[in-house]
Amino acid sequence: MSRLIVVSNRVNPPNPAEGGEGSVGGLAMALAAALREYSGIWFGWSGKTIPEFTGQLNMQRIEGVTVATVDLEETDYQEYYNGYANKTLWPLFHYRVDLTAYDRSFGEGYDRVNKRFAETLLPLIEPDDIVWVHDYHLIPVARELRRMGVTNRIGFFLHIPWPAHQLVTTLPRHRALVEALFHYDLIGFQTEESLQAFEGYVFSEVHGSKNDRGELVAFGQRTQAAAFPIGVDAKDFAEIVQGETARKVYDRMMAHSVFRKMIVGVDRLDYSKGLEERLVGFERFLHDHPDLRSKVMLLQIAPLSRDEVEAYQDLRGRLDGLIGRINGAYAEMDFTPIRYVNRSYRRDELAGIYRAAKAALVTPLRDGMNLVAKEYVAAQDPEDPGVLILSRFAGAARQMRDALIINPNSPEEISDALERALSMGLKERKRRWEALFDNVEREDVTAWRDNFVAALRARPGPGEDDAEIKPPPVRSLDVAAKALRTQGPEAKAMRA
Ligand code: ADQ
Repeated sequence: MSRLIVVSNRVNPPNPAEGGEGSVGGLAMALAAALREYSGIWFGWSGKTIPEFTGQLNMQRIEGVTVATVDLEETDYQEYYNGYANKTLWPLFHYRVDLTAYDRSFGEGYDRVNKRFAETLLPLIEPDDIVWVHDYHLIPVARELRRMGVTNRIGFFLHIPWPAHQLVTTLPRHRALVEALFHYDLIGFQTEESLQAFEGYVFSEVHGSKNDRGELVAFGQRTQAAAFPIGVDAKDFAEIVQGETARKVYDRMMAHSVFRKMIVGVDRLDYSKGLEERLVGFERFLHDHPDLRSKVMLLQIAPLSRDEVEAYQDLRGRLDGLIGRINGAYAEMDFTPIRYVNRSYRRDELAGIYRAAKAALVTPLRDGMNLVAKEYVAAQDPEDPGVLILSRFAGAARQMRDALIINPNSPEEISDALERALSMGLKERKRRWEALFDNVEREDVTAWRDNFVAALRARPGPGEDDAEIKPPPVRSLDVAAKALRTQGPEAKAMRA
């Protein structure tokens, strides 16, 4: 059986001492859960910098997973990670052209580090392995591996949105970036919307086409692109919420919010998450509903993220000001409307917090998926569930139709949704939650992983006559699921 090699910028193996997880972030959470059942290799940057790049691999075996990491130079870190990844691609792909840096040295650093990743990874790859590369940091890895003669199946998954064609073309080297994607056998997006935006670019910008197998053809290459919405480990979450830590946290939260309904927000401190818009919406709610002021409180958990990047420091300053203003205007001597916390929590603690919250505010301005929305649903008490308020701009909104869907740019919509959530009867809350939980449980992280890997395995390998193989034209999760069923025994063996 071929092995799976996962490649991502950071490697965050599950750490039992931290409630079973590594550092905060959706990608880390998803991959930790996906690899839990695998005996594969997870390769990426160690998170450390050294004066000069050596390409020295550090191998460890953690929780059944072989973890291979490499250190980067300080210049690599500045140009590739803080630069092209976090100051160019992240803002642009989240529609923030105003925050996007178009600095040539960042692009050069990005290419250099991707080449270094590929060169370091090369000796680990055996002929039958399949390689799964993650996220916008590492788009050129397949191109570099192909240049070195690697013919294995290589897949790519983009965790963030693929933006509209007009935005992509603001990048000086947009063609090279898209061309690099065509070296993958399979490209996965979070939503059909991102898939369509990518196809739109391919058709109109580089005059690509789609062949009768549903493959995209451009740059003299062909690839398969499909949507694979990521999920959470719903069963695990529903279980840990019953554990001792989650219960203790739940009891503590309930005791502290006595006579008040708690609303929760949990996000990395990032401008894509709509934190300011959420707070302004909450302020509007307090203004419009004087009778409810004494009955609610907002707990906003926002661990610091990418704090070396100016845009994140600015946001932090603005949030401090906004929260000070709202609390100053609406606090009583024995009550503060917004509790604001910049630290991270263990998974089991988060589960207890989610369960104690009568509503969750998930209001990103753009988000590939948003796992917090799914975790909140997974942690609810089926007999007395809370209400999810979800931005239409989160990828998750495509699947989670029974949430209260809002436009985060409208404080009125946020305020109205809060009022509706807090007054919603048990029957409606249960009906909505059951539909949401059904989706979160069915399209969980295991389904995501298995669907992607099955679709990647179904791609023609080197030297195979693909005219005879006829891979399924994967277009959506349902079709990918069908592909998985046809791969039944293999998919089961993969989990073993
Ligand atoms: P993120 O932008 O990091 O992920 P999200 O999907 O919400 O966003 O995941 C955040 C994760 O971090 C969640 O699992 C959450 O529990 C955890 N987290 C947040 N705050 C925490 C805290 N204070 N303590 C502990 N854990 C905390 C990126 C994309 C998303 C996409 C994911 C997965 O931006 O759109 O959903 O990858 O593909």
